[in-house]
Amino acid sequence: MQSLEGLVGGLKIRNPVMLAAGILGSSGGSLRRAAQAGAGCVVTKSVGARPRDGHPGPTVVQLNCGLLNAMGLPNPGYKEFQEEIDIARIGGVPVVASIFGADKEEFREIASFIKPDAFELNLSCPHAKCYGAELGIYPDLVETITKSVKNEVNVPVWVKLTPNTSDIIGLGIAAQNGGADAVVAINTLKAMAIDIETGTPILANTFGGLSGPAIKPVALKCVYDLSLNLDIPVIGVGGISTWEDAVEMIMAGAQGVQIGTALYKGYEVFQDIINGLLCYLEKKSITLEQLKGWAWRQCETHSYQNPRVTRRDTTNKNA
Ligand code: RRO
Repeated sequence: MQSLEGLVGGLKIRNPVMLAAGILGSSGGSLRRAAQAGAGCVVTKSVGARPRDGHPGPTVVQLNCGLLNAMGLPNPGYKEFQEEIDIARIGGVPVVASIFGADKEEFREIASFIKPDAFELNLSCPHAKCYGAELGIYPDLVETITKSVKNEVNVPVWVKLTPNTSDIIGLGIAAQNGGADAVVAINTLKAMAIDIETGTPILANTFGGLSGPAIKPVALKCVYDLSLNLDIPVIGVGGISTWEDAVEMIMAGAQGVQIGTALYKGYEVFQDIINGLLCYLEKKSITLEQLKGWAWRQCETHSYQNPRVTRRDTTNKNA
């Protein structure tokens, strides 16, 4: 059987199936368990400059089509977090620190203090005032913040993008121009649920971010567009819960996939996806490399409605 080992976004990983930010990433112990369950690398819960309690409850609602959350970036602050990263490292795979800040100085402050194997910049949380997508919908801020972290660290920097925009390609290009080693697509989609007995929004924050199976087709389209338009790797995340979902995401151009909401079924999901992916490659007699971007190569070959294979000009106008 072939090896799934490879370089993704500047990190050498044993397989491209990763733990996504936010799920099980608050403690070193649960990050280590994800690594021991087979994940190729693990991404922490987003950590900021100062401790935050997050939004009041209810913060999570289970829906038929997925999960709605408005956790509100609860975290202990970066000064308390290195310990968790060190515990996570016992799992033997790279540990990626997801970080958030209100501006480039805050991002830089955090990035200069903690020592993970890579950073993932959260420019995409859909429901936190002054953070996440409130910055990440502006290409100039995405580029400036990415650049400031890149100048501060000597490990890979990934940028997690929001789908709550009319132009995710523009955001991807901004991250690339800022020097990002990869983009991660997508964070959750803005959504809400209402209690029909009382008419009250169920989340205390009124709205939150939708994850799980409902968002997989959205994530797929974002990954497809980004991988076609960028020169840096795209890591796919959003609703992946089976090996078939992972194959589809890699066909759309993803170099790696992250698993989040599906972990509510248990840590076994990593090994199930890895085994399924390996069997699929063997059955098709192809390599992981050949699987990557298969869908857009198909479109090119058959040249169906051709905007799908037209790359945007990615020249950095600010350079
Ligand atoms: O903590 C959260 O509420 C949260 C974050 Br940081 C994020 O990036 N995406 C999300 O759906 N929730």
